Amino acid sequence: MTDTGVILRAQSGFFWVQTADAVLRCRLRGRLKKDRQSSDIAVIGDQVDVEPTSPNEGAITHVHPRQSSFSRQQPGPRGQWREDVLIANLDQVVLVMACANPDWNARMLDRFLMIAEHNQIAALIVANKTDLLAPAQVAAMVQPYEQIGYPVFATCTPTGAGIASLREHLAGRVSVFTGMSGVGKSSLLNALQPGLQLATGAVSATLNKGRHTTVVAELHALPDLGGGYVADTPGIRELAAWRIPDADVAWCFREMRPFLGQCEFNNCLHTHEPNCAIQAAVATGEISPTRYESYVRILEKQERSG
Ligand SMILES: Nc1nc2c(ncn2[C@@H]2O[C@H](COP(=O)(O)OP(=O)(O)O)[C@@H](O)[C@H]2O)c(=O)[nH]1
Ligand SMILES: [Mg+2]
Ligand SMILES: [Zn+2]
Repeated sequence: MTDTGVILRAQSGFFWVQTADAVLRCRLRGRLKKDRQSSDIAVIGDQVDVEPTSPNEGAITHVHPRQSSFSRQQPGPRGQWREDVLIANLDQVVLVMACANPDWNARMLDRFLMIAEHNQIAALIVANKTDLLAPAQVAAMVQPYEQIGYPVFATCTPTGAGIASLREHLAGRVSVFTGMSGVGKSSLLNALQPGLQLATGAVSATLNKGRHTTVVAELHALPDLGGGYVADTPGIRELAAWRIPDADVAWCFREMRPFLGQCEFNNCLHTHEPNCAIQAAVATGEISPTRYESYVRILEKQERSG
């Protein structure tokens, strides 16, 4: 008898699969391992067929084709880029920033947005801890992002402000929450679905210390929302190491796309070259100067790290 389910967690060769009525701890059936590079055969978010082998265990016999995937790109040997699939069938990334404590970090937000765009995954922005800043200041911080079409949610977990509309955008979808430690990711998830009871604050910081976790830890089902899954991420160290080819970076700044191909040099990186359409758009204010600064910093940093 075969069942289908979703991989919620993967660790040390085991996969926890949510089927219609249970979570089974599974291993991959042997013949699956011959097909592909082992780390990519099955990842969290994958739809799989499982054969139960005992009341709590099973074997994964088939991995369904992926609708989408969220990957990390890293420079490999001989100038080739290596791709690590972190999560399959992801619908959106939720980038969480705090208005304060820790401070709003536009550089980091722009870097996360670049990664989402490179993966062609929709991105939502959450500005949490709105209680710590005047509303006009919050509005000024998020305005450049709303203007280029990103959905922005201003939230406050103690009062519940903004939670209902964020919930509507998570219902029935697979989302991953990411952002610096302390911005309130776990608190938000608990507010969205109180049954989750994720550890927050100092407790979660201790739990994460020294753990060899990947970017994505685990998917949580959202039955209170009528379906959907969400992954909390323990940290961002791996995201910081993320690299994409220099020539692809401008495309990942979505407001730059209309100007691409209009520069004098077709290999223009839009930093110092003459007759550059992007630099011209920054000068006229069509492209936000702070977003452009993030772009330049990303290229500089990639150059330094080789
Ligand atoms: N003032 C304020 N504090 C918050 C808010 N949301 C979360 N916090 C606090 O911020 C700290 C970090 O929250 P946590 O959810 O653990 O952040 P995570 O590391 O991103 O998962 C905790 O002490 C929370 O109580 C908020 O909207 N306003
Ligand atoms: Mg947390
Ligand atoms: Zn240019």
